[in-house]
Parts: sequence; C-alpha cells; structure tokens
Amino acid sequence: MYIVHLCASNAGSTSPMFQGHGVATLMLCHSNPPVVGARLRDGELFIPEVVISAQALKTGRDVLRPLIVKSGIELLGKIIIGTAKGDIHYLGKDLVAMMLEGAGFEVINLGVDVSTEKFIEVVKQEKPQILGMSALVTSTMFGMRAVIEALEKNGLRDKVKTMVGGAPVTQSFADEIGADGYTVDAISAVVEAKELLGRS
Ligand code: B12
Repeated sequence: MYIVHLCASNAGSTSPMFQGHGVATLMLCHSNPPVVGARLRDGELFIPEVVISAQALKTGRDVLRPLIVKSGIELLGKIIIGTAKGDIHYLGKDLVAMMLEGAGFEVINLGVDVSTEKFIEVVKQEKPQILGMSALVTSTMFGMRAVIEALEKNGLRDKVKTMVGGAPVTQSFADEIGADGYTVDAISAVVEAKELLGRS
C-alpha cells in the first residue's frame, strides 16, 4: 500500500527518498521540505506556516516509516540534532531536522536544552554519522565547544562529523571550536550534510 497525495502547489516534485522504490508520487502538499525552505527564504511563507507544514510532514512520515523500513530503502545517514544546553529555541533546529529528513537522512531530534552528557550518551548509543547542534543565544554557543571537546575526550571525535548553526553562529566560530560544518540556513544544511558524508 502506498500513499499518493496530489497537490497542485508541489506538482512535479517527488521526495528523492521514494524515487524508484514503488511510491510513484509522494506529495505532501506544502510539506515538501525543499519547496517550503525555498518559499520561506523568498518571503512567500512565514514561520507559523512552516511549523504547520513540518507537523504535516511528520504525521505523513510516521505513517510511511514502517513501509520505508520494510522496503529496505537505504537512508543517506543518521543525524542527531539538538539545541545547546541552556537554550530553548527550536524553530530553526526543527527546520533543519525537517529538511534533512526530507532529503533522506534518518534524524534523531533530541529537542532543546541538551546537555553535553546527553549528546555524548546518544552518540555512543546511536552511532550517528553527523551530530548537529543549534544555538540562538550567544552564551549557549559555548556549549557546542564543550560537546566537541567531550567527543574528543571520549574517543568519538573521528567517528562523527559535527555541524553547528543558529543565528549567532558564524563560520569563524565553527572553525574556532573545530566543528566540521556550519551553514547559515536549513537548505544549505542539507547540502553540507551530504558533502560531509561524500553523498553529494
Ligand atoms: C522566536 C524567538 C524566541 C521564542 C522561541 C520559540 C522557540 N521555542 O523556538 C521565545 C519567545 C520562547 C524566545 C525566548 C528567548 N529568547 Co528568543 N528569539 C526568538 C527570535 C525572535 C526568533 C528565533 C527563530 O526562531 N528564528 C527563526 C529560525 C527559522 O531561524 P534560526 O533559529 O536562526 O534558524 C536558522 C539558521 O540559524 C539555521 N540553523 C539553526 N540551527 C541550526 C543547526 C544546524 C546544525 C545548522 C547547520 C543550521 C542551523 O537554519 C535555520 C533555518 O534556516 C530571535 C530573534 C532572531 N531574529 O533570531 C530571538 C532571540 C534569539 N532570542 C533572544 C533571547 C535573549 C531570548 C531569551 C533569553 C529572552 C529572555 N530573556 O527570556 C529567551 C531564551 C531563553 C532560553 N534559555 O533559551 C535573543 C538572543 C540574543 C543573543 N544573541 O544572545 C534574540 C536574538 C532576540 C534579540 N535580538 O535579543 N525567543
């Protein structure tokens, strides 16, 4: 059984995850992440609409996930993402998570206010290829440095790529703390994640 939901606004777009795997057409209306991301960037959609579309996408994904697992489709990689300790902003992080999931990554979203210990524990358990961290408050950016240092201390640094982002984060800060990747928005986060894993 496959879900086919036609929607004029997304006509012609099919998630690459499903191409050639029997799901002829998957169009979750405005929930197609590349479409949503581009329309947000271009000022055609606003955050509340993006949040609604993310929820629709999640609901659709929950229905499809068992089918995907059963069909043996290869995902691009596993990504853990969370907002740094002390920081409760999640909109940007969830957008990034949504785009990555839409592009074919398995994403484990740890939510907000994630401690260094929690990041390390989940990296050990889940063995992701990428660890993504978000920070919106200047003071919480430094939590990301602590996580990268803890990865080193735990002998995990060469086992997982790190990506950082959030409004106050810059490429030079990412370089300073030794992160492998930084991007300014969710669309480029997908490109960067693929590049980090050599899947672009
Ligand atoms: C909405 C908002 C809130 C909401 C949060 C809702 C939520 N749960 O997420 C509420 C009202 C709760 C809130 C609370 C606070 N906020 Co606030 N908030 C904002 C606001 C207006 C928008 C943030 C947002 O959602 N942007 C939209 C998203 C889509 O953009 P984004 O987060 O930047 O994400 C994009 C990129 O950065 C990137 N990205 C993000 N994460 C990642 C991760 C990776 C791995 C990658 C690659 C990329 C990436 O991709 C995203 C999508 O394109 C900003 C102002 C601003 N213009 O940024 C202030 C702002 C971030 N808040 C601020 C502050 C100070 C606070 C409070 C401390 C206020 C207070 N005194 O209580 C508290 C935070 C408490 C805490 N402990 O965290 C300050 C931070 C100042 C600073 N530099 O330190 C800001 C900048 C406002 C300001 N000008 O003063 N806030």
